[in-house]
Amino acid sequence: MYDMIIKGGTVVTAADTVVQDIAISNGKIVALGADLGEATQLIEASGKIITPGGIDSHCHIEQKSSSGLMTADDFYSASRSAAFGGTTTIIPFAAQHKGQSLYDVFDDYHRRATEKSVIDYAYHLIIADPTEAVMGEQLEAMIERGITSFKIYMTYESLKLDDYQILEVLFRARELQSLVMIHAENNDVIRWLTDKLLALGHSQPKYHAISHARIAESEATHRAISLAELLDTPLLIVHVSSAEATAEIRRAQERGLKIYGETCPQYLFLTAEDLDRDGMDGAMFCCSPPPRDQAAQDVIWRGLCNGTFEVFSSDHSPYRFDSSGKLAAGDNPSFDKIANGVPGLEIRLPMLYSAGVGTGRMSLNQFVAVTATNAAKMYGIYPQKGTIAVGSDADIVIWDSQRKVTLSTEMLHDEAGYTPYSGTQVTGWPELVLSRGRTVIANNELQVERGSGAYVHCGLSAYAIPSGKAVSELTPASNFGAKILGANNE
Ligand code: DUC
Ligand code: ZN
Ligand code: ZN
Repeated sequence: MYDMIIKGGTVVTAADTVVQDIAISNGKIVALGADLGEATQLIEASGKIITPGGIDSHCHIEQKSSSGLMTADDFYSASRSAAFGGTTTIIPFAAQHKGQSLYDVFDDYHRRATEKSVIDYAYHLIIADPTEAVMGEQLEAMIERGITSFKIYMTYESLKLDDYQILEVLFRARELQSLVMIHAENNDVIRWLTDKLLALGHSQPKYHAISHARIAESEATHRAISLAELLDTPLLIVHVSSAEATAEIRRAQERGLKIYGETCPQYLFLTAEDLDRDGMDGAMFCCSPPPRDQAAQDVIWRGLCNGTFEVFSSDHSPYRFDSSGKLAAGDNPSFDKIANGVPGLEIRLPMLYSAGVGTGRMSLNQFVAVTATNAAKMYGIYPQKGTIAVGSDADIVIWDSQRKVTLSTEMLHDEAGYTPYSGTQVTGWPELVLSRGRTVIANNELQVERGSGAYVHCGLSAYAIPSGKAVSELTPASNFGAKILGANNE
């Protein structure tokens, strides 16, 4: 006798679309097929689409920014919101601030998540202070604790690393077979443009997009790719917004480099014009990199459908539109003083389902790949997560493909207090959400307790394997890098 059988649904994975039953016991998928037998609970799903629960592998939760601002969501509200939108695993950041040991960073975030998350969670590490101690034994200790991916920044004064430090992180990640994620924007370009714009009296939110010029993103993307090539190290460029940065990534991939891309809803559904709303309203759309224009949206869509982008994440970074968040620097702050980020955990899957699958732009299998499976492989949690297979966790979404929803702040479950997508109509919404076989969302209500999510220990990334080429096969640039790595490649 199984715990649950889901009967007759169309089960979609990144590879297949099959009408079959799913049997679940002890939180795992234990059988797939027809006539599986008896179960304590039977769910009739004939005619319904069933996908793996989403994995949101880029979100900022209960994270203090370098200027001391706390995100509006804690692990309870963020995980609840994620679950309502069909996401069953979150991989937010455990963020190091300068001077902090990684042990303290891990303990802080682990305490917050363990007490509150209603769905499963893992972490990436943000490395802001790559001291010898951090890069040595502390980083190895984090891998033992299950953090195998590190985000680094090329901008933000208190987070940015210089090229030398980036090389150090890439070099170490290569040794540890961990995946480096990089925020690629040229800090000095942004700083220079900001100073000039402010000197001319241009302080409104719309100038945020102008100061974070496309060329700041594409130059940094090109430079980051070059540094990764030098050391023959895989690299993920996160939250890509522009056609130019997309082209850099595509070109690197065509040259055989292990360069990966990630994009987010704001680059498919928003433009820089959204930052030019009345008064300070544009502040709600300030994120970095900023949304661009319709032409860029088209390129980002194409990149998502043709594999340039491996993962589609929210970059959920919720700040309320008040003095606790976006307006912390006053009622009328200049654009450079507005907290960066938009909420998006809950709308990520439904918006892509509607505008991607619903319009025929992408197949259901592609949808599953970019919202769940690829992230699971990328961050070392596959096949426990990210697919519907015997032995995998029963993280499952049954969709109501016909449901029409008009997005509004009131119907969402995060604490940002606004949605950038207010008024957008989507077709299709998760109807039943299971996490390890537990019914998390049913009848449009949360069914589980805070703290009932579980920590997921990430293994090594399937994407973080260096080429393994012999030195003689490498390009002159990476030949030099590979040589100093020593015996590995000799
Ligand atoms: N940009 C980031 O780099 N992080 C959080 C939010 C944002 O807009
Ligand atoms: Zn970033
Ligand atoms: Zn981010």
